[in-house]
Amino acid sequence: MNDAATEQLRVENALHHALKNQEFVLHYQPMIDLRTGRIVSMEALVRWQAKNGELIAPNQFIPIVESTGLINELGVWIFRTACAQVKAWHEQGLHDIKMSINISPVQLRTPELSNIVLRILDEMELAPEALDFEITETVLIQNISLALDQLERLQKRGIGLSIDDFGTGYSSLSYLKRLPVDTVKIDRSFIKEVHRGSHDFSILRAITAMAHELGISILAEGVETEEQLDIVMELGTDLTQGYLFSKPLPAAEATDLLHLDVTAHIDHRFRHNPHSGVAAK
Ligand code: G
Ligand code: MN
Repeated sequence: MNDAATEQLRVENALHHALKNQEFVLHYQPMIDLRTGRIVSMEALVRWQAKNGELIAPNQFIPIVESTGLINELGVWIFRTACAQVKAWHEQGLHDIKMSINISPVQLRTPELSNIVLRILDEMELAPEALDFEITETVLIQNISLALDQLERLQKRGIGLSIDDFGTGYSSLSYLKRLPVDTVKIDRSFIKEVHRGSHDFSILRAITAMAHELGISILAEGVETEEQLDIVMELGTDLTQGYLFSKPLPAAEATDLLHLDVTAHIDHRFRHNPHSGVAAK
């Protein structure tokens, strides 16, 4: 075997162990409604907490997990864990908070996906409305009509649908055409270097107009600076997510954040936001 194949096998074995030994953890990153300054949802992001203490980011292992059958097993673990967390938040009085869960295109190939999801929700007595699925097309989806049928079925039951990393996928636009999408998350590559008059600025403005024309909410990913926040607010973006507000946090810290009044941190912005429904306090 060549080196690449040996390495792939080594990582695959390690991932098998990781799943058995419960080395995966979920971190949660808030999504903020720019009209109210409130956290409306938490995105569940998987991390691999290796036994040597190292925290490994998903882009380093998800492609391998996807290329093996492991993604279904890991996917179910992520789904159950995230559902249990949002249920716990609801029970702590945070009734309106939603959970956003990334669904791999590989999972969408599984014909049983929607059944599994609905069965687990039933078992856990969690309303489908508490969930939002984020779909990103990093690989071309085989059997797209099966994937779309499953998503449509889940959406009919009340699960929200978002297109993740919008603007980078193979066919983000065809999703908009074929699925009743609730939210479009603009990829952070358009936010990173945006300034007034730039190409990125025009693209953001055009995508926002298109989404609103279609009755879809728009979220700006990867907002890290006050300047970027200014711009996305000026463009009428509905929601945002990024390091300016919070990195993905371990469950305990995410819970603390939800119990705090997050508005305090960004309150001053809303006085200047022409789109804000919140009057200056
Ligand atoms: O593909 P998706 O958008 O789901 O990826 C989310 C990833 O983006 C997470 O791993 C998270 O750590 C990272 N992320 C979230 N907010 C920011 C940000 O403001 N800047 C950068 N560089 N990365 C971010
Ligand atoms: Mn996502």
